[in-house]
Amino acid sequence: MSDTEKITNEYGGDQIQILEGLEAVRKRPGMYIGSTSERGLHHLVYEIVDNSVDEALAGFCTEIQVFINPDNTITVIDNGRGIPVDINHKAGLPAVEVVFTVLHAGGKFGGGGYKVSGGLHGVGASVVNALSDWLEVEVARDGKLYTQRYERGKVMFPLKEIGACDHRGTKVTFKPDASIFDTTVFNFDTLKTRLREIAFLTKGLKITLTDLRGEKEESREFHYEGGIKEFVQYINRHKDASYEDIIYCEGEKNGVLVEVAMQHNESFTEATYSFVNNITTPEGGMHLTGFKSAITKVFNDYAKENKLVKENEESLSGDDLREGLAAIISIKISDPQFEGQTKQKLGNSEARSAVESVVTEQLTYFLEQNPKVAKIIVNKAVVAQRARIAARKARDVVRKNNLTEGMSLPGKLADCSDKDPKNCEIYIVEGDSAGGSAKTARSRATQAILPLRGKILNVEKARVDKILGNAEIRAMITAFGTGIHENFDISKLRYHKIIIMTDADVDGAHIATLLLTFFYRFMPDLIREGHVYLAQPPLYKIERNKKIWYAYSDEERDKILEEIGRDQNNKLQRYKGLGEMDADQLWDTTMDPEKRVLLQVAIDGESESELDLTFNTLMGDKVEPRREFIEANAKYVRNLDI
Ligand code: 28G
Repeated sequence: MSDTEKITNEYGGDQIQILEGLEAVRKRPGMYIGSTSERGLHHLVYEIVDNSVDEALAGFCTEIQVFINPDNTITVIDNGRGIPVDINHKAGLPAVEVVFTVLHAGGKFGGGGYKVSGGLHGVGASVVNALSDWLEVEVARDGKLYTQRYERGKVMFPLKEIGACDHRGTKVTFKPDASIFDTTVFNFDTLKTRLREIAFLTKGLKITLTDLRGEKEESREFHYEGGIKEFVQYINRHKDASYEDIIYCEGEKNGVLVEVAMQHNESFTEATYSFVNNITTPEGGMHLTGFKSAITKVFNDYAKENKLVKENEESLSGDDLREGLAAIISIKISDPQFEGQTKQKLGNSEARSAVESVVTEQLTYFLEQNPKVAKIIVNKAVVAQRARIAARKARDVVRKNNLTEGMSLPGKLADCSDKDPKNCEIYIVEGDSAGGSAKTARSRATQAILPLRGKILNVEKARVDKILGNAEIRAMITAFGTGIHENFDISKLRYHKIIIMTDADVDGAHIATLLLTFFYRFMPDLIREGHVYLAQPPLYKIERNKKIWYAYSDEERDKILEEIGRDQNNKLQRYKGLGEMDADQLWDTTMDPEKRVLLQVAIDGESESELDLTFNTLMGDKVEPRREFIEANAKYVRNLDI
């Protein structure tokens, strides 16, 4: 067989394989991009952008532009070397065609550089191509411009040269296949958050995102010369930093690239985020373990050596040292192994030793050079240690109370009579007067009412012992029955719906936020399992000739007034609070399971570095959809900085 024949033969065979490969992606898209939901849709963008990021990590690309076009297609442009166009001899096709049509092409870039980034599954451009109605690539390389178009993964014409150019880079435009995705509408904020994260993780890289869909284009630019140091600054942007410096360690060991940045703030919660090849690892793993042991060891050694703690005292725990710590751990590794149920936990043990050794060495040096900062951190940990011991005692008291009192329920609670948690709901109501109306209005069998007095404690700003001493918080803990933190047991939950009912104003939203923060920090599974809801009281009552309408937004008020006619007999009342409604009105508008609107609170896992609560709409069957309002409102609550 001659060489040309061999290539031709292989070409034919591979062509079939290629089509089969992409067909497999179209048949089972979830296997390749996780899901075909809105989340999967956005992953398409990340897969394409990741190829540009790889080019940036290789040192050849400084800028990535992302456009959401008016028709919800996406264009990504980078100024890298441009995907090679010469014939790849194994496939007998131009390299660029291989990238877009061969499944797993470029999974690992051999020779020297390694492909380190990657979307959820690191499957690359061919998967995006397979799941796109059409995709066009343009390569600018060696003074020439090339293009190729694919439809549902299939090549429309051989790679063609279309002219000259004086720049280099790659441009990709694609239209996600609407027959595959639940939605093909991109969310600016979702893309914005992830692209900002990528920019933080890739220092020096400039990423722009431009939305061309609206009347006015919306554009954001992310460019951080300081990389993850600026990420830490960003996490601490609304907090008081405990010292000026951002501690930074960077190094390589056994083929693992390690980068760590951190700074303490005056809050009591830790905000440590770890990434492997630019992908967040919410469940941590070996790299996080290495970081934690280095921190604990280095600070304890330093504290002892410099006599900042007494010889015979209990050593500082990792938790003490990381109280109020904001940290980013970012590693690059060529063969990441993910473990655990959700495959989000890094298993490579070389990552542990690499992070541990880089951080130990450089943090020790930093502390020697910066004794003032070292002293601040150690003192802070000593205070945390004392609080931890006090908290342990407070917790013991809570536990004992529960035992001796046999779970005695809070006095303010008007419990329901049904004992099956599945049927039961508890309304957490702001204020005694609204609590009173709610008690009268409720359906006694299944609805319990717990009125709360005044502002609730901000758990972000108080220590555990104080939090657990707070009467409102203790009332909720006992009413729910689940316990908290490591003692949390969802099977003991006494109500499957926990409904926050506050005034429809800024104060009400603030109280709801504080409550959600408490749930999120002390019993996050309540939210994860979908047990937490927000009630939606109306904003207006419109009355005419004893007929009543309720409006849940200004738009709805106007719509109703439009429909019933603007008449001087119309009586319009704006509710300033739940307290202005009598029991019947409260039942009709906000509590009747048949008619009410509830927002279910969810944690958006998209961006683990920001606590992102989102809302699912649950409505009584008889209510006309009030989607616009819900969406506007959900956005408002979501934007609150918790
Ligand atoms: C704009 C949207 C997405 C990319 C490059 C650059 C190269 C490349 C991409 O190589 C894989 C494997 C070995 C040749 C590499 C260019 C080396 C030299 C590249 C992108 C092919 C592909 N010159 N830029 N891929 N190698 N940008 N942006 O996709 O054989 S992908």
